[in-house]
Amino acid sequence: MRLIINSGGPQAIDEWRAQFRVFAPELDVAGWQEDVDPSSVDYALVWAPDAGRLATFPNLKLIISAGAGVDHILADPTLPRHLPIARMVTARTQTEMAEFVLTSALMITRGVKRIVDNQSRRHWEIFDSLRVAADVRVGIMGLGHLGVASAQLLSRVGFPVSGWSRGASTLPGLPSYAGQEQFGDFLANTDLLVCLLPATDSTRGILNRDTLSRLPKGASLINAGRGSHMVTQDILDALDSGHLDQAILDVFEQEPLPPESPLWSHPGVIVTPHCAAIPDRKERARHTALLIAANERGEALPNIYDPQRGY
Ligand code: NDP
Ligand code: OXD
Repeated sequence: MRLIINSGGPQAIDEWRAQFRVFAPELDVAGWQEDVDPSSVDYALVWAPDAGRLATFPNLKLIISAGAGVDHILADPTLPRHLPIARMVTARTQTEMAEFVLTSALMITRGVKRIVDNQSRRHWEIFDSLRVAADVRVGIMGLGHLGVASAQLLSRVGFPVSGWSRGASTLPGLPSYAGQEQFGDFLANTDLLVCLLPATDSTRGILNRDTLSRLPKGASLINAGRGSHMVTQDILDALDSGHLDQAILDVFEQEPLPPESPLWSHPGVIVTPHCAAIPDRKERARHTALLIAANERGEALPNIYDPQRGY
């Protein structure tokens, strides 16, 4: 059985092979650049495969995304649409994301960016009043695997948390809002907006002027969903007008974020390099091996992309 891998580049293939020797020694692991017989490929573990290549594997059974999102795979216009795509969501992905959101929320709450900027100017500034977690109502857009894990961790630390999703959600202790009808109420009760939505047609550009204007003045933003969620100029305008206080942004329409982007130097913005949740190769190989084994047994797989929903 052959698995072809397009994740981490040619320099990562030795490590992938070493990991799969542990978790699935029966697999023949090939690098994306290697010249393999296309008909020998059963499985593909990919992040952003070059367009057209997946369609050349006539016996492919399953596409496994190297990440939780599948937008980089769907971007291929010749993608074999009949094949299932498994999203890489592991317990480790959830922990990493939850800790990223918690860290970011605490940094925003305590104004850490301003303190660090002051230090670079040797400027001693005492803030008038300090906020603690209980003072900051966090609203999470997207109550999926990552949104819920983040909500639970934030709640444990004392942040009042609510969530917003497409359908109604009934998680104990987590007030939630659903759909466009309740979006305005959700935003009006949010001091720190966290975006953990998937990239779909209906979430494109959702972090725009109108959305931001419905937050209370002085609210802040964390985006660890996708760059396509942001209308960057609208975020910059909201920061410049003071309506938005701070933003921590992990994902961008163009990655790496180009050096000329005004986000790099804006005093209200922290840029992180799409690093919120990246499980290591050991974790991803372990998860991939479980998926392949389950698929070979004919079992239903978890977290399969649903083309009807778009995520
Ligand atoms: P899930 O599919 O588990 O959850 C998605 C959530 O978004 C669901 O609650 C869903 O609603 C909600 N949703 C989808 N469309 C809409 C909409 N139009 N309006 C309102 N709510 C909507 O996804 P995950 O939690 O696993 O992952 C979320 C995203 O996080 C990924 O797609 C990826 O883009 C991003 N990500 C970023 C990483 C990083 O390092 N920055 C790492 C990993 C993922 P419902 O519950 O009703 O279905
Ligand atoms: C993912 C990501 O989708 O890293 O896993 O963004």
